[in-house]
Amino acid sequence: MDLKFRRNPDYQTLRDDITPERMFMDRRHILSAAGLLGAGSILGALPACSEPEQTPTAPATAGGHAAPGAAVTAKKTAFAVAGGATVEDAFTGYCNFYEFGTGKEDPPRYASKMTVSPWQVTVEGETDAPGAYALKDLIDYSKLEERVYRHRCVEAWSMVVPWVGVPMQSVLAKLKPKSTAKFVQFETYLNKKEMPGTNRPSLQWPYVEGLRMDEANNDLTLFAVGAYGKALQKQNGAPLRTVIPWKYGFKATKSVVKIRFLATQPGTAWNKANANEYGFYSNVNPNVSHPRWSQASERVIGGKGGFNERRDTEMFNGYSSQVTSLYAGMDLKRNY
Ligand SMILES: Nc1nc2c(c(=O)[nH]1)N[C@H]1C(S)=C(S)[C@@H](COP(=O)(O)O)O[C@H]1N2
Ligand SMILES: [Mo]
Repeated sequence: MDLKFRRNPDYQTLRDDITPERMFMDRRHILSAAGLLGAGSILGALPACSEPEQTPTAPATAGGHAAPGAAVTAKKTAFAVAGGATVEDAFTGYCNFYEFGTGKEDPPRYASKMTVSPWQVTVEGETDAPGAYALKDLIDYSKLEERVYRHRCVEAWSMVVPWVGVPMQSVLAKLKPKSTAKFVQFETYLNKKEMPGTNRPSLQWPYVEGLRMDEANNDLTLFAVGAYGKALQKQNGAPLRTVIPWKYGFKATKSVVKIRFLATQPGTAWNKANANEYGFYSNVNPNVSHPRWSQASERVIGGKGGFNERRDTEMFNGYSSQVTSLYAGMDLKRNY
């Protein structure tokens, strides 16, 4: 159930991340965050990322799904952003996963404690197929696809990530939503012993997010189980996360343990924290500023142009042709 909103200074972290001081972070610091400093192995330069799960291991665990970092096979698709992917160490080293702390390097440092096997996903609400599902019964590992999408955080930075996963629509169809299901809510794993950030009220726990059913069933929307040809690292939301590339990154739910079909619009973590700043839709939109900063451009993390490269933000993050029709007749300034 929804808790009461508590105002807390920790919310400010999101804002702090986009102030000029942090935005133009000392180059040495950001290179080290991305694991790119030091001689020899670039992984070796980032202690937080040299956890054992970084090394590819046997593909299966006792839970029947690939262990974090294990190689996974995925079919290449036509979905690809031109210009090349973000270096992998930036993706695994610069993260938002507040359950492990509000710093970008907290998730890589602390997420190794999270138990990801076995893994069950509870399906409930407006469905004819409620129950507890093992991951291998939700995700067909023989049908994995690679999708290279731009990943745009509301904090005005972006990466290009080669996700590995399946279209969300293929999974939701198995879960038999009733015709009364108009929305779907996702919930993140919560374990206060394993997740140091959950002992501070930076957000209400568990982290929840949601989509309209037609958004969830759009061709672009994924359940991801991997990235860079490997099963997801824990800091990136192992073993299962959502990816909605035309929306700000916080609409993605990491380490999903619950899928809930609903007749009415669900509560979402950042909206509960600050409804004026984080709407339910949160579509990437360069024309609608965040109340405290512009969304017209973004800092490119870990790309070819270094770490201070900027690019203009695109409407719907560059996915207008696939998603504009979802919002026909809606005022996108009001439905931010
Ligand atoms: N459970 C949970 N999911 C989360 C978050 C979080 O703090 N907790 N952060 C969100 C935000 S703000 C972003 S930008 C992406 C970051 O994903 P990445 O660290 O894999 O790049 O995860 C989203 N999903
Ligand atoms: Mo984000």
